[in-house]
Amino acid sequence: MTARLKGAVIGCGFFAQNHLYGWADLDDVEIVAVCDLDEAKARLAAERFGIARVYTSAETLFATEALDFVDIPTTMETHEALTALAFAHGVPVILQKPFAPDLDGCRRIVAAAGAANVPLMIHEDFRFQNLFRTVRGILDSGELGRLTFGRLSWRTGIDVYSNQPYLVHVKRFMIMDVGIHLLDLARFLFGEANGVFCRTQQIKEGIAGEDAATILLSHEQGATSILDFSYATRRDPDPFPQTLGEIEGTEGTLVIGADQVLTVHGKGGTRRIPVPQDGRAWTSAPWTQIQDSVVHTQRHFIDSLRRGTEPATSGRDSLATYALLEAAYLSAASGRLIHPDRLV
Ligand code: NAD
Ligand code: 89V
Repeated sequence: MTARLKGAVIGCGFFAQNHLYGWADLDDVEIVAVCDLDEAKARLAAERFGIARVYTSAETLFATEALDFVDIPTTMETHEALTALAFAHGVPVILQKPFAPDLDGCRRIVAAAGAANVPLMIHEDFRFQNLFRTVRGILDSGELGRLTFGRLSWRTGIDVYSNQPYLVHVKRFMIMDVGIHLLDLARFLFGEANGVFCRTQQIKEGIAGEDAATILLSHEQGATSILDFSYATRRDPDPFPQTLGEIEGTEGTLVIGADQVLTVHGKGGTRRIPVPQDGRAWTSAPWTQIQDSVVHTQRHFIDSLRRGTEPATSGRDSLATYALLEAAYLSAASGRLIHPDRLV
């Protein structure tokens, strides 16, 4: 039997609950410790998930535990210091998005991981949704031909501020929070982008940053993609947290519809592909799609560790996603088309 990898989770807040459920679903992993500055949150997580040890200091955690990996689902301003501790102890890291507050911070974290020769994966889960793994399979089959156009649309009116109150105060809000997922998806589906144009909007009053944005990307392999996303869209039913859209190629079109239904218009006619959810006991609507993807992301990290291979969304790879984010903010501020390769 494969030995179980021993891990710890640092940060037991809102989204970490999905991480903790996810790790519990992986037979070859054991979470041996949790850590949060807020002891009550760490204790609650330990009780709920039967985790042996609780820490309120990451320094003490690393000094005490022998870990095969650490999962860090804290907010981005904590990432550089926490990853530095992990690297100093030679512990591989899976780190929640957004990577860091700016591209220089991401670069420093990647350089530190490289200098310590320690694996680093960004927990970027949209590409690990069942839906997008199926889409990737269709693109790989060649059925759509050469890709020419794509649109990824993520629009909702949910009250994101009650679960994630810090979002009211952040200056770089919507592209950091959701745009980053779509930028990673655009790279995953259409390849690297060499031009970025973006317009941001602040629609809700009283928040510090943008709550809607539209990004146009030109991709090296020829496709154009449009990413549009908003937290200020009234719709009934509200599609949260689904990504909708379409992908066009020289031989066909794929429509990403609501409720995980894909429609392929190809040479042989039209067919509908309902994409199933995993049916895990702990997931619940409307979050199921994302919750499933958390487990797939974790599985990929563990498999990469075991094989000694670089994960798909490694720190190094994620610099390219982050460069698109910086390019989008630069474009929105300047009204110009930005070439992200000049930023990396
Ligand atoms: P949160 O504020 O609810 O939780 C963060 C926790 O980390 C808090 O309990 C805090 O006390 C703890 N913490 C902070 N610094 C610490 C430190 N130095 N040591 C130990 N504990 C520390 O935040 P959240 O809403 O759960 O968001 C966390 C991250 O998850 C964000 O970056 C957010 O963007 C991301 N997120 C991702 C998804 C997704 O689909 N991938 C969804 C929601 C949130
Ligand atoms: O990814 C995030 O941080 C969340 C989302 C709602 C997209 O899951 O805001």
